[in-house]
Amino acid sequence: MVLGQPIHRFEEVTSTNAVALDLYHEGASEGTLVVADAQTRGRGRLGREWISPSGVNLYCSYILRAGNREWISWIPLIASMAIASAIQTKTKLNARIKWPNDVLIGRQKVAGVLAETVSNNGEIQSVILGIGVNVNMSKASLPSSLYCTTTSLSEHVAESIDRNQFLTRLSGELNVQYQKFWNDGMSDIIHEYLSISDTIGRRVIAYLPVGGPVDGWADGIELDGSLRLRRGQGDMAIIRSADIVHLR
Ligand code: BT5
Repeated sequence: MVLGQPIHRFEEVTSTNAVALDLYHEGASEGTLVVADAQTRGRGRLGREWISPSGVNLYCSYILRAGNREWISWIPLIASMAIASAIQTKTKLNARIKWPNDVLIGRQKVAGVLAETVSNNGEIQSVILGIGVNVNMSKASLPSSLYCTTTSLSEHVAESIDRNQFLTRLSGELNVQYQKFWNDGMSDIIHEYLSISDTIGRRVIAYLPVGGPVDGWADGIELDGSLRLRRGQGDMAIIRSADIVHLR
C-alpha cells in the first residue's frame, strides 16, 4: 500500500474530504488521494472554514485505514510532520508545528490538517486525512482578519512553487512517517515531533471544545498524542483536543 495512489484530480470540489469520503463508500482503496484546484466549501476543524482560492494552493485528502485510538490521535501530528518536512526540503524554510494540526512559518499558519473518522456502528472504519497548504496564495485572497496570522510559502521564497512537485514530496514524506509509525510505534516519532514542535517549551493557553481555557507550560506529548501542560504547584493537565494560543 502506498499513500497517494491512485490520484483523483478535480478542478473544483466542495471539499476534498467530502469527495474522498464518497470514494471510500464506493470502495476506493487505502492510499487513494483526492486533489482539487479549488474548494467551494473547504473546511477546518469544528465546522470552521478553510479558505481555498483556485489555482494557487494545495487541497488534498488521503483515504487511510482505521487503526487503534492511539493511531487515530497521531494522524494529525504525523501529517503535520510530513508537511513540515516537505516544506523544508522544497523551500529550505524552517517550518514548525503548532500542536495539534498547524504548520507555521515564523508565527503564521501556512498549512492545516483535518482528520475525519468514518465509523459504522461505533467502530472506526477509516480516516480521511485532509491537508491544506498555502503555496502561492497572495494575502489579497484572505479576509483582513487573517492577514496577521496566515502566510503562504511564496511569501518567503523568490520563485513560485510547483504544486504537483510539492504534492509528490508530501506524499513521500507521509509514506515515510506512516511506515515508521506502523513498524516502530510512536516512541521514535515523538523525538522527531518534539524537535520541530513550536509548542513544546512554551507557555500556552488551551481553549478546550467544552469548558474554560487552561493555561500552563507545554511540557511534552503523551503516547496517545495528547499535549501535557505543566501548571502551578506540580499540577499537570492532559489536553486531548483544543485550540492552542502560544504566549511569548
Ligand atoms: C485546519 O482547521 O487547520 C484544517 C484545515 C484543513 C484544510 C484541508 S484542505 C483539504 C481538505 N479538505 C477540506 O475541506 N479541508 C481539508 P482549523 O485548525 O480549525 O483552522 C481553521 C482556521 O484557520 C479558520 O477558522 C481560519 O481562522 C484559519 N484559516 C482559514 N483558511 C485558512 C488558510 N487558507 N490558511 C491559513 N489559515 C486559514
